[in-house]
Amino acid sequence: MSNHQTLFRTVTNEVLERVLLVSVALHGKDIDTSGILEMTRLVESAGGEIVHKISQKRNRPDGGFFVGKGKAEQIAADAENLGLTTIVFNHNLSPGQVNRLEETTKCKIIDRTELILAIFAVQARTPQAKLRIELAQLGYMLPRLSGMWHHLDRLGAGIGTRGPGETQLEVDRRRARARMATLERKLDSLDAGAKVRHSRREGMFSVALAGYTNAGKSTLLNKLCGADVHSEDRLFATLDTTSRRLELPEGGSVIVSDTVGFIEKLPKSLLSSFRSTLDVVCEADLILLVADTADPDKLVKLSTVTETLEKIDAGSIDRVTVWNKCDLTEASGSGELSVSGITGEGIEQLVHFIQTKRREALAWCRVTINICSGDLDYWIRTNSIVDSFVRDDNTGAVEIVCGLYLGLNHLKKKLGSSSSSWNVESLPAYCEFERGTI
Ligand SMILES: Nc1nc2c(ncn2[C@@H]2O[C@H](COP(=O)(O)OP(=O)(O)OP(=O)(O)O)[C@@H](O)[C@H]2O)c(=O)[nH]1
Ligand SMILES: [Mg+2]
Repeated sequence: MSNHQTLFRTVTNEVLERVLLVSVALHGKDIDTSGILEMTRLVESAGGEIVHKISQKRNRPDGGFFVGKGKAEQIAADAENLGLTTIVFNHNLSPGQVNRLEETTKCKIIDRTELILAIFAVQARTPQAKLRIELAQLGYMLPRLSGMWHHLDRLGAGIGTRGPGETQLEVDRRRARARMATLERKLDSLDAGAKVRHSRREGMFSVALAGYTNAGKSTLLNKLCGADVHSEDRLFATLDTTSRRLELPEGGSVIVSDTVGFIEKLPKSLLSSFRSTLDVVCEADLILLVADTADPDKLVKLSTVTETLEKIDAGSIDRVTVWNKCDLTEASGSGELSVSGITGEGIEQLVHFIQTKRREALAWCRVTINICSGDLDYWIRTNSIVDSFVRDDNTGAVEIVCGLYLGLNHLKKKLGSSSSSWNVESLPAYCEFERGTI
């Protein structure tokens, strides 16, 4: 166990088993049952189980305890009666609120952010994901360190009796910052490799699967590309990006990428440390917004996803909603993309949709070549989608309308190295020119 882990409390190092859940309905709203359900699944994903729930309605959070002092005392009594030592809040709490609640309840208090960070830590498989989650946890813990020392002081957790907290606190802050800098350096060097890989694929139309956690993104990637990405009925099953090639029926291929799922109130520290993972979304030509059509909260979740896309600066990228899990519902998605990553229903239409979008993104041109060698012919067919190919029987010259994957200059360079005389005329985007009139 590394130094920082022994120093900072992390949920993952302790057994998050039986917990008490506190949920507060604020601003005159009703108790949020679907929020509580989501929280139950989050606790399960972290390896725990909710055995008791306490709800409260308040106009606004209490500054000191979030729930109010009286309620905090009731929570403490319930926890004691049930023998529970961990309390999870379906909210984000200030460091001061956590301290006061821990003091009153004598339990460990975990807020929503800390819980999500804990799940990420449990689920992290690759070295990159492990580094990113450690960075996010340190970012979260840093402003809370002084409270921690207060907490440890109180418990007399091996820190001496004469309040060594302050000096020790400074040491720990320094250590935490140094560790964060080391992690950032390590991640930078790993991400540099990813950039190289990305640039190799440059020019390929790229499709990103984005959506709420558990919507079925990984299952869809597996179905579309014959991939073998881990999918599971668990929140945040995927933490890393996986990209696979999808061969299109009309020729050529696109890159499809699956990445980490979104959730309401996704912690800021996670968004920043998983930034490079989310780059595939920001750099995509098309975002498939995967939504679970059988989920009663699908519209709320969809708006959380679009808000998160705005936050990561991916809001202006062309996107379309793909209603997944259509095998679970009766309704047919009229005119919309309705698919099942399990049965394969609607996948063909989805592939055609991607193909049309890819067509629109190609660089279209009309090229005339006086002598089209076999080599040139082959090159054009493998580097573009050929819309029409007309050969003049008398002169042998050809006129081709095609959409190039890598832009016009790519073709001009190839033609320049041939001994033919040629002319390339740029055409408007595929959707704008009428086929048959050119
Ligand atoms: N019935 C049905 N279940 C599906 C479908 N697609 C996915 N699932 C199930 O939904 C659960 C979540 O699927 P994943 O593919 O892991 O979802 P994800 O969006 O990648 O989730 P995270 O990686 O956690 O964000 C799994 O149990 C899948 O088997 C579908 O089309 N129909
Ligand atoms: Mg996944």
